[in-house]
Amino acid sequence: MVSLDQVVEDAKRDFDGAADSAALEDAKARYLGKSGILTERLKSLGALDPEARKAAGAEINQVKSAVEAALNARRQALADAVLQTRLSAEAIDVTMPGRGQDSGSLHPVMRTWERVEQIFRSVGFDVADGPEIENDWFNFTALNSPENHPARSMQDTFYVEGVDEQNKPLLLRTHTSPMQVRYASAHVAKYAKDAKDGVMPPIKVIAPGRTYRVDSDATHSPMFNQVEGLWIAENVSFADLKGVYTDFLKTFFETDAIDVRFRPSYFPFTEPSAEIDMAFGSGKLAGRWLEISGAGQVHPTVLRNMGLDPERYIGFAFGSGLERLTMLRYGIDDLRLFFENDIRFLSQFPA
Ligand code: 2U9
Repeated sequence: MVSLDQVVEDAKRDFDGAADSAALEDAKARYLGKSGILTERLKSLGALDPEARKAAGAEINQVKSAVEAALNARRQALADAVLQTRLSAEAIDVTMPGRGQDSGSLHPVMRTWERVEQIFRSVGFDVADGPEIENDWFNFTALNSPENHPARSMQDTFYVEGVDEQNKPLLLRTHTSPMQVRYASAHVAKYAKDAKDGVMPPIKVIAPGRTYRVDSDATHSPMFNQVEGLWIAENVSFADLKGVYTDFLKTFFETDAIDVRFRPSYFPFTEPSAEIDMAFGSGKLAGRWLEISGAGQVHPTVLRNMGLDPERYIGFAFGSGLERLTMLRYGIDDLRLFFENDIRFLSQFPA
């Protein structure tokens, strides 16, 4: 049988050799566990006579204390080592240089948006705002869109769950015109008496905003931005519309060398309707007619739906895509660049 001194030596060596707490607990079991060496020795005391048992018991208990002290010392050492490893793994090098702060900038389409607002405000237009989730009335019916028009189908328009107060479907607006219907209706309500008998201030408003259509390819995105203009008074004409819009194009593109032409077209909300084409006098695109906008005289039904008498008031409207204006201004040839969030593209438009 090994001496008690040797047991303490062995235990210390085993404990110090334990690489982690699991190994240490295994080693502990060999000495202090239910059938560990020291436990067995204590059990064997029963065979001794009382005098010898007392002396041997005291000795074994002393050794047991020494083994327990060695165990606790090793436990503490292992815990310290774990903590040290964690601390050095999580250490922050406060001497490292900071990441710095890059300054962001406006998305090119948003730049166009702000520019368009600024130009139209400068010639007396107000700027309307309105909901992106619209109802059937403001998006279609008020704008004289026929019941069977394809734009009303699920294939062309994103419908939203739920219905409005009239139990009519809700949808993501397919154009910005509903904002102008809301604006004009509120304007007419505000000047109700003047609109009928007196002199109502003219309506001059643009409506920029996001619009949604079920459409996605190289030249169409399910979400795109439009700006539409509306000018209603007792005495305006196509000439006023053409003047304002031509002036807008010259200011927007920063050149007077721009030709503008109107081509007959069709929209449910205007009659007559036209496509507006423009041609630059110089530059890469010089001399090429480019479709830039739609326009027309507001349909009498639409005027009536906004509470106006079409015998008295006449309105002109236009609509352009903000992405299209942006592509022409900066020479961008792929619509998808606007929606990919590629910093190599966006950083070309610094603040
Ligand atoms: C009201 C009455 C009439 C707005 C108009 C267009 C013609 C038009 C398109 C151009 C390219 C939209 O972005 S686009 O796809 N728009 O062609 N928009 S007239 O007419 C209105 C608006 C409001 C009350």
